[in-house]
Amino acid sequence: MPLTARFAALLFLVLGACAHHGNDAEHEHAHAHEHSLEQAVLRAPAQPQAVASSATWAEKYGTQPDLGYTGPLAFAHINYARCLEDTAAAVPFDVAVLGMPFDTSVTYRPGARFGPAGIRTGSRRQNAQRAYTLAWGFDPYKQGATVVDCGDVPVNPFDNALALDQMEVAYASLLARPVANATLARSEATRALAKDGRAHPRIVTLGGDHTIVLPILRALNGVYGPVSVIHFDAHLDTWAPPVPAPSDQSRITHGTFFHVAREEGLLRNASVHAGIRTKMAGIGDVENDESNGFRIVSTEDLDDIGLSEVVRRIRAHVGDRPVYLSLDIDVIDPGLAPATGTPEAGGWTTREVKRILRGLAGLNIVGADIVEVAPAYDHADVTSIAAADIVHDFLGMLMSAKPPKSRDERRPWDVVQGRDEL
Ligand SMILES: [Mn+2]
Repeated sequence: MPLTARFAALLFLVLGACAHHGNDAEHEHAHAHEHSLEQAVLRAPAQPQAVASSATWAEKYGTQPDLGYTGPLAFAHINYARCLEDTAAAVPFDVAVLGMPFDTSVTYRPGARFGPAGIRTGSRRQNAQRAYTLAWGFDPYKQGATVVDCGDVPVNPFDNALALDQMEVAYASLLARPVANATLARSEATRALAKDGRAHPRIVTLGGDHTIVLPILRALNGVYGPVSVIHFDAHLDTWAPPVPAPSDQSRITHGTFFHVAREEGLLRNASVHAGIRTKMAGIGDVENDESNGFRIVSTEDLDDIGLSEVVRRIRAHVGDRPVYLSLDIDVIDPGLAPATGTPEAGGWTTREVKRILRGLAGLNIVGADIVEVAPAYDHADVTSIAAADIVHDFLGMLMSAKPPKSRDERRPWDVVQGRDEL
C-alpha cells in the first residue's frame, strides 16, 4: 500500500472510530458520509485479478469524493455555484458565501486579493457533515438553511471605481434573490427589517481589503436603509480623507471607507468598534470617530471589564436595528494571525474573538464579512485557518436567535445522560 493510501486508511479509520461514539441522527449522518468516503478510498476491487485492466474508475472504485485536501475550492466543500450568472437554473440560498478579491486601496501590504482563496484553503478540514461544535451546541448546516458558496466577484484590478461598482452590483444582485427557505425563522426575520417587506438572503463576504465594505453598505442601504455596524478591527477606519484630496477616487481607502459611508448616509448613529489598539494622531481621531456615530471597545477594555460586559455593551448599543458585522482579521494578535495588511501587536486571541462573536448571536445581522486576510504573509496557513473558523462562527450567528448557553449550562459535568453520578 503506498504511503499516501496508508495515511488515508489511518485517517478514515480514526474518523470512523470517532463517529461510532454518537448515536443521534447527526452522528449517523456524519458516519454515513465518512463510510462512503472510506469505501471509496479504501475499497479494493472485489476480485482484483479478475478486473480487466480496461475497467474504468467508476467500475473499479465507484464515486469520486473530495477529501479534506482535494477538490475544488468551495468553502468547507459546500455546494459551489456561479450565483452572479442569473439564469433560470440559479441555485437558491438563504446564506451565500461570496469572495471579493479586491486589494487596491491599501495603505501598507497588498495581497488581500488572495484572501477568498486563502480562507477557502483554510476551510478544507471543515465540511457540512461534521460541523457540530461543543461551543455552539449545534451544526449551522443542519438548521434548515441552504448555504451556498457563490464564488468570487471578478473584480477589475486596474480601476477602483469600476471595481467598487462591480462589488456593489454583485452584492445587490444576490441580496435581491428570494430566500431558499421562507419558513426559516432567521431568514424570515429579515422581512421585518427590509423596506420592501420581503425576506432577503444574508451574505458572508470573504475579502479583500476593508474597502469592500463601502459597496456592501451601499447595496444593503437599498434594502434596509442605514444600518448599524459592529466592526472588529485594530484600526478605526473612520479617518477623514485628506483635504484637498488628490482625486475623488483616492478619498476611498481601507482606512477611510466608514467616513465615506457616513457621508453617504449609509450608517445609523449607533455603531461599535471592537478591538481597537492602533496608534493615532491624537484624541482628535477618537472625536472624529465619535462624530461618525461610533463607540469604541478597545483591546484592553476586554481585560478591564471582562468578556460578558464587552458583549453586553455591544448588544445594548446596536439594539434590535439591522446590523452589519465586519471583522478585520487584524483584530486578532499577529502572533495568531500574521497574514494581514497592517498588523498591530498585542491583539485579542482567536478564542476571545470567537467567544465575543457567540455572545452577539441573535442580533439582527443582515450580513457579515471577514477582510484583510493576505495569505502571502502566512505561516502554515495559520491565519487562513483562523479566518475560516470565524466564518463557521458567522454561520452559527446567522442561524441562532440567541447566544448559545455555555456547555456547562447545557450539560453539567455532574450529570451524565440525565443520571446523577453521585
Ligand atoms: Mn480594517
